[in-house]
Amino acid sequence: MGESMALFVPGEPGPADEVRSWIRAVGGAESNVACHLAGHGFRSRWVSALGQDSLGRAVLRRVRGAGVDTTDVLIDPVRPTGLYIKESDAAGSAVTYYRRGSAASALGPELLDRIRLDHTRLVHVSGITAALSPSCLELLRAVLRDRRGDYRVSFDVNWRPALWENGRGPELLRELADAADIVLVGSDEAEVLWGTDDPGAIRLLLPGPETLVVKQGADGATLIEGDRRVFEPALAVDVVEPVGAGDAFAAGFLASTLDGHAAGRRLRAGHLSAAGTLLTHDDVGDPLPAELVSALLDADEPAWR
Ligand code: KDG
Repeated sequence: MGESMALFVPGEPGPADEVRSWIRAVGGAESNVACHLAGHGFRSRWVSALGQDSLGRAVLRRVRGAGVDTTDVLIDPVRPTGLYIKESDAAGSAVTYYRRGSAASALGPELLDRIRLDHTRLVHVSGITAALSPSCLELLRAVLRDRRGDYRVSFDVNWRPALWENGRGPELLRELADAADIVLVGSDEAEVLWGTDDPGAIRLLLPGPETLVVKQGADGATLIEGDRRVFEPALAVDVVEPVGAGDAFAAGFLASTLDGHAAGRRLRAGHLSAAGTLLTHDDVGDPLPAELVSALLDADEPAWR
């Protein structure tokens, strides 16, 4: 559940104010996760709102084309679909958002009266939604607190500083994360938000969730669940472009969690899913070949790296 936008990337080398051709793609953290989960063979539904415009139709077609159920996506006749621009160079990627007043920013808790959640095993949300509008923040609070079924809620902190103008990000994201069942957070995000990148210290700040996953970039990821703490190194990957890799990680981890696998394997499934996205410019990317994934899931530590 969350906003997706049309994504524009320059279609030729050069700065955004000079290029004359653009490639239009689709981006949105939660729909990225939904697309990956559909690719993992799960029945996956994306809930959001789009404008009644060509960009909205493009987003809908892309997400639906990935095998995701989009029947709960509202089409707003007045507000537009959001968009963003992504520029990448050797130093990294920079995004510029055009999403204030978008269709999705008008979503609120009343959305939960419209959608079916009774046969849902997992609802995935992210901290991005909290920054979009006061009504979106209330929607997130309702998803986390006002459960309408026997589902778990996973929460990816997804710190996007460009969206937080009110300085309340650290406090609100901690409140929301602590109310979730599964939390995914980057150690770099936690450092900026809460002043620590140490998984044990983050756990002390977030005692609520059953499962905490701290993503430690190219080093790996740590899972803390009850008394158990498991670290799994990341795969060594020649990164092409990192945007969307966190969503791919989330989907791989969540798919393996829903399948009931052990901690180390769940983290490996996350790393393998992220690797497919790290190797492309696309925010979703293609999965690695299935034989490679199954061989690496069972590989010894040296072969894994
Ligand atoms: O995680 C990738 C997303 O950040 C990207 O696809 C766009 O949802 C997006 C956002 O709000 O930044």
